[in-house]
Amino acid sequence: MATQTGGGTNLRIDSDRLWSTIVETAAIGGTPKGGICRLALSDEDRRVRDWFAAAVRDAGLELAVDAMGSMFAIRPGRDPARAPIAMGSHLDTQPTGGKFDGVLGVLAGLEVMRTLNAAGIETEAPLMLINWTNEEGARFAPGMVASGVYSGEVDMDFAMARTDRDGIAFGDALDAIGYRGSEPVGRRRFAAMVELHIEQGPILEADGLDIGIVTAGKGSVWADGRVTGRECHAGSTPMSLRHDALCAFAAFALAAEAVAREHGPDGVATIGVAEAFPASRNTVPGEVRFTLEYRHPDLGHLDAMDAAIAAAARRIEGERGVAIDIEKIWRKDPVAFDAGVSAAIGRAAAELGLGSRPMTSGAGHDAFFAATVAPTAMIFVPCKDGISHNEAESSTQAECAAGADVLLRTVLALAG
Ligand code: HGY
Ligand code: MN
Ligand code: MN
Repeated sequence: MATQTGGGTNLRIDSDRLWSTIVETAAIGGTPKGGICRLALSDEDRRVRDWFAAAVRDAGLELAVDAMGSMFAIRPGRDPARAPIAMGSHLDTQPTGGKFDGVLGVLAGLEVMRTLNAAGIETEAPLMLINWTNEEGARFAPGMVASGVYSGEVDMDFAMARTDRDGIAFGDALDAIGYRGSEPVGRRRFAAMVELHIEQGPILEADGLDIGIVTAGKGSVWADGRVTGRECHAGSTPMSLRHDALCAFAAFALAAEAVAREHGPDGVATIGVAEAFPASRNTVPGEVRFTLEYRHPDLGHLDAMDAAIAAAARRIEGERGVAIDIEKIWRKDPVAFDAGVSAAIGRAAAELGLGSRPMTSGAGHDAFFAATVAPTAMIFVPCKDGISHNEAESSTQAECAAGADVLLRTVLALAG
């Protein structure tokens, strides 16, 4: 998408006002260690959605909610025939999440709207700010599910039927918080999308840079796994006769880790949840259920990791006389973001005198799916020690403000 820059405007977002929204919303689901636990479709999610809806309405924006619960705030432009320029991210968090993952992109978008209102600026194209439902996938897997349904890459019935650890279905949880909107998913189209997010990695901090121009994103596979062995007596069963599901799982976990290392440094594999059954200390586990996800920025490597992990499962099945079933629930191929939008981000950073570099996102984002339907790119700002998905996640007010100023200027350039 060819664009010219936002030009010489000296307009800046209000850093204190942005920071106050970050602090204020962090109290919704805030944890004693200073993080946030605001799982998708929980009561905390409802409360932050209500906060967001009120703030959007106070800013004079139109609010629409789609059937997956994603929230779209629209600011009219001079030319209503033009498709909006979109910003946005997510307000749901990991169970031990931080104050910035997702939140910064939504609140910076709100700050952009507020800044334009205060300056009396009307853009040519309308602007849109999106709060995507369930980006994290911590409670209901997979993640990025609402933007995935929006882009047509994830089936809505599949999404609605996903259950959490207590067996509650996504659709029922959505109804329970009152956010199953009337809008068909995918109706709200946009001409381009820019997502601001913390890097969740160490590169910008290590390079002493303010802004990451995200040009690509790792592809990822999410799966649910089950190892089936045989329960038996912990005392009377000789080791040679066992089909110990937990030991077989342990061998598989280390094999998956080895595959990621073989495809390093960009290959990663993670088992975040593992449960042994029947969970009795004197019964050899007969079953282990686990989650598995693996990622790589290169499609060929991702497919090779896929094959190597499957081969490791087959090998261990033979060695240990167990069954290892891996059900893939979600796959997103590596993403290439739009060169025109990335260039507009780079120009905005340069105009603001901010140091920037192109980079690939290891973390998944809703922008990955937005990129399927419209020119999209992302802005990263540093976070301390690259720590994220951790209550210690932190970025400074200046870093957040710099990202929001780049977002403002990029959106002005795209919206005319
Ligand atoms: O998993 C991810 O990459 C995202 O942070 N939910
Ligand atoms: Mn995020
Ligand atoms: Mn996250």
